[in-house]
Amino acid sequence: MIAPISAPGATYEFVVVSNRLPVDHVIGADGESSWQRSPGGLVTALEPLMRSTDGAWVGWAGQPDLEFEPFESDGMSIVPVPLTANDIENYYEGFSNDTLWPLYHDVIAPPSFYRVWWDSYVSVNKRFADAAAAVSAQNAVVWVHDYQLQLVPTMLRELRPDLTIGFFNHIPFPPYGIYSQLPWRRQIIEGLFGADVIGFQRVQDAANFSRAVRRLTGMTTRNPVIEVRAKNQPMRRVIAKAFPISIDAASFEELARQPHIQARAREIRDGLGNPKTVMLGVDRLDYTKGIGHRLQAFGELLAEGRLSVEDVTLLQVANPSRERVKAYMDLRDEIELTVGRINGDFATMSHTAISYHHRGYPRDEMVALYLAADVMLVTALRDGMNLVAKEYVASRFDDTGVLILSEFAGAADELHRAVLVNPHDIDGLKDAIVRAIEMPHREQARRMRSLRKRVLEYDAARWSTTFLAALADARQRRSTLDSRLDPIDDLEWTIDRRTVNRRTADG
Ligand code: ADQ
Repeated sequence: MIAPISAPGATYEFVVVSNRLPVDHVIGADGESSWQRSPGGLVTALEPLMRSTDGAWVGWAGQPDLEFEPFESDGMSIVPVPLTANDIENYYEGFSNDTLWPLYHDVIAPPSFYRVWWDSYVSVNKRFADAAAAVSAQNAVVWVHDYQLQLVPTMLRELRPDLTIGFFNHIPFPPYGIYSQLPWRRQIIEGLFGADVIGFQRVQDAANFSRAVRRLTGMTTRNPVIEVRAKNQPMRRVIAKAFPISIDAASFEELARQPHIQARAREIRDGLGNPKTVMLGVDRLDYTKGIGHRLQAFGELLAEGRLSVEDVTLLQVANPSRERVKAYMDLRDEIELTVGRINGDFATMSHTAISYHHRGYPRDEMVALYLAADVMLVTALRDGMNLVAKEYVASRFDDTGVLILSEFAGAADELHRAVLVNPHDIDGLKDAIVRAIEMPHREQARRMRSLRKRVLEYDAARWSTTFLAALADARQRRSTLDSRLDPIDDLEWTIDRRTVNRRTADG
């Protein structure tokens, strides 16, 4: 499956840049190392394109202090970027996951601002930009992903003005009042300006970004166009717009229709003692997902006697995440304490209240879980999109089941026929749970049909082709301008390095 790339210095027409590669380097208990596919949504969305366009994927292999040569994996060229243990501590766990992540998710947890983390973020972003510049063919299209790499677009444009560059932010972009807390708020915006198209999950995210641009740079924005002007440079047009991400919906439905997966779903229900209603929560164990709010609502419903453990079981799957970051260790303790308390108070010898599982599952098992669940609970306090909501809908091919969905997940913009909730309103959430459990089959089917129509039509392939079409337009527009204005470089906006390196906060 894996072979070294034969031509050193090979260059590619289409390059994806993300923090993690679609394959992880793993070292087994026997000390043997191997590469394992990480079948995330992004890989599934981009795989066909990568194969057909001679694409390369630039990213980190998931292990510190190891360097690897580029190699081929399943028709994709993999270009590993090395990160040291120090980079992981400062750029990844620090600035990405303890500064940007909480800040971009409405400061649900307090963000930490340390200059040493920022310095590491700048230098690691430069390493990714250098790696992408080195493998991109003349006039290639480069698509950079997510909040860990927001300086890459401008760094890359400086190195390679010929490239067409896209950026997609998978998490929310916060309102200006929150964003403005970031000591490096201007540098991040300028780092993104190097892209021709900046994609967001929600219209609101793009609007928040445009507002931050106006407030911090004084540049003109005319939705979706930002007119980027730098000293002594002609104006550049950057598009900032919503491109809601999706899933490979057909593949979820296909799995759900398989008899062995349906049998597994029945087995899961049997294992829970065949309650009338199985409710399901599936999340990365993250404070943005509102797992605590969900548990509180369920616990109160049991305490008040509105629900009983004989009738309803909550199946909660929590995927381990960022286990070295303090806020995540605390969250795990808090969730597991609450689960223990609720079970201690309400479980009987024959029925548990909450069946809790702290682990990752293969795709087949995830689909069996979706099939086993009458009610799906997505109660995120803030979420870029939330693919779990879409996966549940895609798997319910017989139009049964109810999706309870937080208004604060990007998916709420598309999935109007879900039971929408404000997870901070515990009484409202409790009423929504009862309503979902009691919902007549005809209403379930009406709602689910509409949800499924949306998820099956706007799938991952449609998301990536729409984004790449916007990039192709940008390229077309640039080449039209280029033929009128010479030299090409005059059109380029370049970042002021002094601004990037300016330190404005104490750590
Ligand atoms: P995440 O925060 O990781 O993604 P989400 O969109 O829900 O959140 O995606 C989670 C993925 O992990 C889903 O595909 C789900 O099936 C899978 N998963 C969850 N629990 C699992 C388990 N126990 N075992 C195996 N797989 C599990 C970020 C943003 C989101 C945005 C996505 C995509 O935070 O808002 O939707 O990127 O852009």
